[in-house]
Amino acid sequence: MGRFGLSLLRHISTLPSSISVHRATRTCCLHQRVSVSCSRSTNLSCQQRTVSTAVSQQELSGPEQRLLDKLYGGLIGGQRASLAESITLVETQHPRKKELAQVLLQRVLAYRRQQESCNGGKPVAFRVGLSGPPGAGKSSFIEVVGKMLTGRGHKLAVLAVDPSSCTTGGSLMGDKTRMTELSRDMNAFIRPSPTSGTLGGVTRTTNEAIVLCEGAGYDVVLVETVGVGQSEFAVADMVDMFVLLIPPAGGDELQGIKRGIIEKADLVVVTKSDGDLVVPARRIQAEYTSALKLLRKKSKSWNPKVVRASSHTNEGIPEVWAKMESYRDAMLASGELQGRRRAQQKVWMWSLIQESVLSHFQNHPSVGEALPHLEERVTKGVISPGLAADLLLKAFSSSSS
Ligand SMILES: Nc1nc2c(ncn2[C@@H]2O[C@H](COP(=O)(O)OP(=O)(O)OP(=O)(O)O)[C@@H](O)[C@H]2O)c(=O)[nH]1
Ligand SMILES: [Mg+2]
Repeated sequence: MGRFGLSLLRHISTLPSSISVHRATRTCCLHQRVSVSCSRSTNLSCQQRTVSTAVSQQELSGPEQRLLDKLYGGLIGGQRASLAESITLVETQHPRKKELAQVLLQRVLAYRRQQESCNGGKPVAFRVGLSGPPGAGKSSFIEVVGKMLTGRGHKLAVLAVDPSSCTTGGSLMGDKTRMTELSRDMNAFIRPSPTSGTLGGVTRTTNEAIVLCEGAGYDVVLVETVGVGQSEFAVADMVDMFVLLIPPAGGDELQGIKRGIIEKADLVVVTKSDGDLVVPARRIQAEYTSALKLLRKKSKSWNPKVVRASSHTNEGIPEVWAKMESYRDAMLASGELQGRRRAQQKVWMWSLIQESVLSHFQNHPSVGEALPHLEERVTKGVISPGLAADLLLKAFSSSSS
């Protein structure tokens, strides 16, 4: 972390007063789409309580300050271009821009806390993770559910975590071909996965992009991932509800679905339940219903359910959303949803620390020097893995201190 980064931590200062009143009369209780409208005065008093997080103004150059003010003002004003530009800023690898992204995020977090306090302490957006094997019908499902939601007055953001993009440079939803209507909808914001970086890096930026989308007034945030690698576990840990989409396919295609991920599902949707596929869809529904009964209960206020839907005929789609809403209401009422979010923040902090410490360790010159030799001795059984680890850690800590 550079000088600026350290001073970001040191300086607990205030936000410029010129920002954050853009949406003074905006409805706070976004996802419930009712009630608490923040009056200008409430907004300002909330603001005064929550502004103590951003960097000191002296740390920013004039152009940087103007850039951040422009992005923040545009973002909380709901401008899609500012949201897109802000996400690009959090995705950057450039050290200085990374620091600026953190300043922006602190401002948006302060704004979100203000919105939440206007909303009785409840989250202002509903985060849903969607996963399923390749070809399960995820994009088609998002298109129809998304259109239904924007038609009901919601603002929907769709983000992607794509493990393949980390290695191949491809990007989930890159072509948006199955979301043609949604991608033209002014109340929907679709963001493909970044096309570079490690899974850890991509998931970090997705987490941060969620915060930015919420700041921009998106009250439903869908995070899509394809069911390969570890990305679905990462997504399950960043959302309020995790939905698994399963096609009505034969055993082979379902083999790829990891057992562990079924345990993470709050809702299983058997897709393509139309025409000839209704019969296999019913069978899969019954199989998964029994399988879920055998799993350990992970929530005291919700039992995972298995439903069927078709994105082609629309059958079951409103019911799927109704189930998602009942889940959210039950989890909010019991406080579990808020608790889950708090726990997720801690998990993410530690996973970022782990990733960063590990990379620091692996890139350390003394470790790099000793590693090939020690690895060889361990694989030949000359020394124990424990001794090799001790020696490497010693090399690391003695030259780090
Ligand atoms: N019969 C039927 N076919 C569907 C339905 N939904 C999707 N499909 C078909 O299934 C195929 C895959 O659909 P996608 O929506 O692209 O699936 P996906 O899970 O996003 O696929 P990947 O992004 O490649 O992992 C397409 O040929 C769709 O037309 C449905 O409700 N009924
Ligand atoms: Mg897709």
